[in-house]
Amino acid sequence: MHHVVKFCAPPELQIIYNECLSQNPTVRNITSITHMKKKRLLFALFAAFFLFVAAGLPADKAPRRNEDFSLFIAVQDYTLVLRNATQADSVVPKNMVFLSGGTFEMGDVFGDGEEWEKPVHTVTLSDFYMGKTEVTFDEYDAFCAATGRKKPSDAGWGRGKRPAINVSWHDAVAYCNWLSERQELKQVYMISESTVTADSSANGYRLPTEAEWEYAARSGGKKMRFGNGKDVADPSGINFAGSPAYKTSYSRSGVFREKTTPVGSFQPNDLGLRDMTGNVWEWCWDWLGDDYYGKSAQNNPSGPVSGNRRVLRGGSWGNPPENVRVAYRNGRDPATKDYDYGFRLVRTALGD
Ligand SMILES: [Ca+2]
Repeated sequence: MHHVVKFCAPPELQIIYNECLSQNPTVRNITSITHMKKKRLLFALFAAFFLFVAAGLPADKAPRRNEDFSLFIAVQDYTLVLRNATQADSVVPKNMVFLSGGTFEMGDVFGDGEEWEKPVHTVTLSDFYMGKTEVTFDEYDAFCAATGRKKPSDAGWGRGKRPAINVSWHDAVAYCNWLSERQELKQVYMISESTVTADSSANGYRLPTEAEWEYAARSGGKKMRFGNGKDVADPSGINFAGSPAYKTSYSRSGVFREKTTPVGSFQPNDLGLRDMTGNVWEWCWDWLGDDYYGKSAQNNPSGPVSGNRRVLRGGSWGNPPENVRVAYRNGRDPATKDYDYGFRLVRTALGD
């Protein structure tokens, strides 16, 4: 199986990739190219060199099918992740970015949030992939066409690259399973009428946990108020209720579009993720627990075991600055559909 590789990274990285490929043809998939902190570069280059030597193993010592094998190479401020080509999920999922897991302080780190954003607590996450954009109508309509579902209303704003709206949490998990099956991945969700359980060992598509969502929105858990990397919301960079009537101390006033914008209309955050703040609310896996932060597990928390509202994050085109902060938490009955509810995909990066 051959995969066409398009580089947006520096040419030095392509040279290293080609050298690696010549040493070990089984290593030929780029699973992600992500920005990297420069202060970590020296260590990463050292580690990459060591792994690069390891990649030159003779064929009979090469990693076996489905065995984990990863190679990380860093050049300038990019990280290249190569994995064994025979591994089922070794290709970077289309339109996704790789998020290296880590530990961060989750919640109201600015001290200007709501009670249910407190207490700030330490969370540690494993690696995962996340969609660069909200799921679009183009993508969601293909699911509807293939499964005979009725296409959701676009509120008269158009479809195409606009985010899918009027999708319930149940619609979102059904879409995840459908896409997993179509790509021959293991489905994450077991769906029995309104009861949904998740298989954490599956490599298929799923919704982010609330913690994963916030970690991603904050460009890997950094202290920032908005999902585009800024602490001040500006309508030129975020689709939210930006008219003067809603101005706060941490926003600028400008256009209030009063509808969705095509995904990719604004600059991404440091990880390449767009519209983590605004455009549409994004369904997350977790049940919303107003007091959950006080008792959350540290490692890969996935919310209360039961509840009556599923988490929505990020705010929408229709929300004022307070509600589009990345720490802000919202939730609705999972059957709810609205013209500012959408979702974004995640996949667990198994074996990284
Ligand atoms: Ca959003």
